Formats: sequence, C-alpha cells, structure tokens
Amino acid sequence: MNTNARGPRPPAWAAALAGVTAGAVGLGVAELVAGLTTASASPVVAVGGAMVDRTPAALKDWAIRTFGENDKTVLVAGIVVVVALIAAALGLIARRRVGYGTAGLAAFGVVGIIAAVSRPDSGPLDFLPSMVGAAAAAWTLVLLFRRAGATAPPGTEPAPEPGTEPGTAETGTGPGIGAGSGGRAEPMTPAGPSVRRAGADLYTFDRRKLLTGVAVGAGVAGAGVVIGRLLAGRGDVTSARRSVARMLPRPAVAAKPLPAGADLRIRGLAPFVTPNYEFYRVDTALVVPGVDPRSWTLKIHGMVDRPVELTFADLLKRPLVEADVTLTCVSNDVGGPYVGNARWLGARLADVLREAGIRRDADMLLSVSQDGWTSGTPVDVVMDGRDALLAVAMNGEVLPAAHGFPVRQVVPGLYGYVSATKWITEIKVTRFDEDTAYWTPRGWAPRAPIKTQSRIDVPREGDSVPAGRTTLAGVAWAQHRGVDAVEVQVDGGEWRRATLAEVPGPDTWRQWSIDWDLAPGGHTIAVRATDATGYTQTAAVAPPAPDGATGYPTIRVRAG
Ligand SMILES: Nc1nc2c(c(=O)[nH]1)N[C@H]1C(S)=C(S)[C@@H](COP(=O)(O)O)O[C@H]1N2
Ligand SMILES: [Mo]
Repeated sequence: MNTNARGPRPPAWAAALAGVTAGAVGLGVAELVAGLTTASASPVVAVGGAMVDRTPAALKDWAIRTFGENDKTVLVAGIVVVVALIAAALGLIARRRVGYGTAGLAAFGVVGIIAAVSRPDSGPLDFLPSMVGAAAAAWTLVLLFRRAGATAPPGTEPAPEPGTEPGTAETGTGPGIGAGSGGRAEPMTPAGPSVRRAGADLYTFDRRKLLTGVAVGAGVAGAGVVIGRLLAGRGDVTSARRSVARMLPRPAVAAKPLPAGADLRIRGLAPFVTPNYEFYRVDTALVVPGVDPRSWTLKIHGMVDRPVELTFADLLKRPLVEADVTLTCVSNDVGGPYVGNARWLGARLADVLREAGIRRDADMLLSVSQDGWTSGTPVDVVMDGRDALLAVAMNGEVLPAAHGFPVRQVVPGLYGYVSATKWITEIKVTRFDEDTAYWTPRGWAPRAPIKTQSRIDVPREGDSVPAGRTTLAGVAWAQHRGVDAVEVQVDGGEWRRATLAEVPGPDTWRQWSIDWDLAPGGHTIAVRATDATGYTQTAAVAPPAPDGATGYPTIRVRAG
C-alpha cells in the first residue's frame, strides 16, 4: 500500500480532514481578500448568486416557499456543505498524489473566478478573492500533507527518541514518533524491519502535527471570514442612511392622513400599515447591495429624445409625492405573506420620463438595479397618472437597505417583479419585443398586473375558536382598481358580505371583518373579493407562475 509511486499516504480520515481544512482556509482567505478589495463577490456569494440566477424557477419558487426569507441562508449553508464535501474528496484524492488535490482546488478557484467575473455588477478585482483563496487552499493542503507525515530515508531508524520534537516533515528526517510513542501517531505501515526495503522510504503518520496544523488552518479560516466580513461592512449604508435622513425634504404633495377607520385593530389581523421591519423582502441579492447615495445616479436612456443622468441631489430637488401603496409579490401563494403596505415618498417617474422625452413607440421601461437585476414595466401604466414613484422613503423613514436604499421604483397595481426595482440605477426606455427582463426567460409573464385577491388573517388555519359568535377578519387587494366588496362563506353555504374598513385610495389593501356564529365542530371558511370594476376574484385555482396565484383563500378551523 505504501508505494513510492503514489507517495506517502496519511490515513483516509486525516486526508479528508486536511482537504476540508484546506477548503476552509481557501474560503476564509477569499472572504478576507473580498473584504480588502471590497470586491462585491467572495466565491460563496459569487457562486451562490450564479446559482440563484440559474436555478429553475420552480426550484426557486419552492425554496422561497419552504424557507421563506431564510432561503438565502439555506443556500449559503448548502454551498458551504457542498464545498466541504468536495474538499474532503480532494483530500482523499491527494493521498494518491498531492498534486491531484491541489489541481482540484485550483479548478475550484476557476469556478469561483468565472462566477465572480460573470456577475452583472462585477468589478475589475473580482477575480482576486477566488484566485488567492484557491492558492491558499492548495498551499494549505500541501503543507498539511507534509506535516502529517515524514518519509524516512531507507535504513534510517524510525524509532522515536523519547522527548524530542518531531523534525520537520520536509527535511526527510524521521518524525521521531513511531508506534507506541504515546499513542499519538500511527505508522502507516508497521514500523519494523520487515517492511524496510532498499529504496523504499518509510512513511510514518504524525497525528499530532496534522491536528495542530488543522487547528491553525481553522483559526486562519475563521479569522479570514470574520475580518473579511468586517471589512466588507465598510460598504455598510447605515451612516449614509443617517445623513440622507437629515436631507429628506418635506413632501410637496403630502398624503392625506389615513382615514380613522383604515385599521380595524383586530388582534391577529395585519395592520393597515406594515412596519418596515416586518415588511416582506423578496429579491435575488445574496448580499444586500450597499449603494452610496453620493455617487448614485439614475441614467435614463434608450428611446428618449434627451438621455438624462440624475444624481441623488437632483432627485431630492424635485417635488416629492407621498403615496400609500400596497406591494405584492407574484410568488405569493393564495393566503401567503408576500404582501405589505407602506407610505412611500418619491419623485414622480412620469415627470422624469416626460422631461427625457419618451418616444411614442416605446412601450417598456427596463429598470436595472445596482446588482444587475432587471424589471420590465409597461410605459402606459407609469404614464397614466397613478403614483408611480422613484421612492426614497418608506413609512417616514429613509428606505431600508433591504428595501432598495437609496432609490427604488414603486408602481401601484403591478407585481413587484415588473415594477418595484430596488437599488435602481438605470432605466432603459425600450420595447417588450426588443428587451427581456430578469424573470421573463425564467417562466414568468412579461406583463403582470396584480390580481384581485384576499386573505383570511383571523382565525388562522387550524385554529380552535370558542363556539358561538366569532370574528373573522383579513385583507383584500386589487391595487389601482380598489376593493369594493369582500364576501365570506362558511361550509359551502351562502356568501355574506363582510364589513370593509376605510381606505385612502384604490392603491392599498383593504381590511375586512365579519362576525359569524360558528356551531361546535369543524368548519371551512372561504373568502373572495370584488374589485371596483365589478370583477370578483376567480375560484379557479392557479399556482403563482406565470402571473400570480388564483383561487379562494380557505381555512379550516374548529369551534368548540
Ligand atoms: N434589485 C431588485 N429589485 C427587486 C427585486 C430583486 O430581486 N432585485 N425583486 C422584486 C420583487 S419580485 C418584489 S415582490 C419586490 C419586493 O420588494 P420588497 O423586498 O421591498 O418587499 O421587489 C422587487 N424589486
Ligand atoms: Mo416578487
């Protein structure tokens, strides 16, 4: 087994451990380099991002549904586990020849580099983290293999000299530890004259040196991740958000105060205004883009007479409008959580576009975010007078980083993926038959107005309630048309009209409630909304793809 052709071989577990340690050092060093160069993409982020962009829509949909807003954490954890497994395998391969292992790690680095430089927001230094990381990993592997054992020249006595430190592996002197020397090391081959052949080096495995090397490697990896993350945190927008908070002008067109009856204040019912920290978040960004408002610009180009480039200061000089608008994600299941309502402050997108001189035959606004994500919004919708905004604030607060700081689009009536571009930096005025936005080739409709929908919040699916009179409540939405009626049905009986809360306008959701006498036993409760065009949401059940889920929200409860 211990043939020279194959080189010295530590035991399998040790080789796998050396591989995992090398992989960890590689990732840690890569994070550190990413932090130092403020490259946007450490290998994990780059590969993760590439996976997000290439994941089949159905799988991504499933991930969003299964892991909710933890989907990205799960993805990163998954990548780390896969990297660890591959690194362990490379460690095992390195038993044959260390060069095989280092070649594998180099290939890894190449994957990281390709992922990093092919990101839409990649910078000139984005190849560095993966390259340096892979080199560090390869070097670690070689070093650990050397530490793990030593080859005794033929004829050398491998027996230990008690108390002496093992010699360095590279010198070729015996490790000084053989079988029985405290049980800390195991020889790869029985260390006896019987295996000593002329010309054949004796290999002995030094467990202690390997483990100390692994410990150092783990330390380097951990320090790399922590320091790298801290350095990357320089891109943190906390202080930028604070200074923007001081510059935010008052609205030129303030929203009317919310009608007193907008919030029914029923326990368990979604509040009319969704607090920013509770607002759902859906995007493809593994790391929240940190956009500096001082260097931010918005380029408007394409089918316009006068391309413009607005700075953040330009934007704030414009008359800012306040509007209550409910955002909805197309991925939301019937009854799902990806809908939220906020008061937005922003410049009118239509005015900005008019100044740029939008051409008649343009029908699409392809908005682009800092991280390269794109969205296609119909021109006519934005120009029809509704509150389509380049928003800078949300519920009286500077836009949170996760919700698009410093500027995002908000267009009432359209699902987020075709309207609500966060971290927006560019709008290309174009045509649907010439350009394609991010989600379109991934199985989602190019145009997606929000469907009339409703939700039961109280009680929850599976709840037990006291028999007798109980309050049923929820929300309904049909943005920019407005909700005119909500009806509730119990156990397939007659539909009864719920009481509707007041609303500031047609662009927000609307709370509803109804008191119902529930006999003891199990009940099925369904709800449906009718919008101001007279359309009642369809009972036909459809999944979110390609343009929004349909069907009546239904829950089962037990009264008793
Ligand atoms: N840059 C960017 N903007 C984006 C997305 C994205 O992936 N990247 N997702 C969109 C989708 S699908 C939705 S539903 C809304 C969600 O906005 P929120 O996260 O602020 O709730 O943002 C939209 N804006
Ligand atoms: Mo979405």
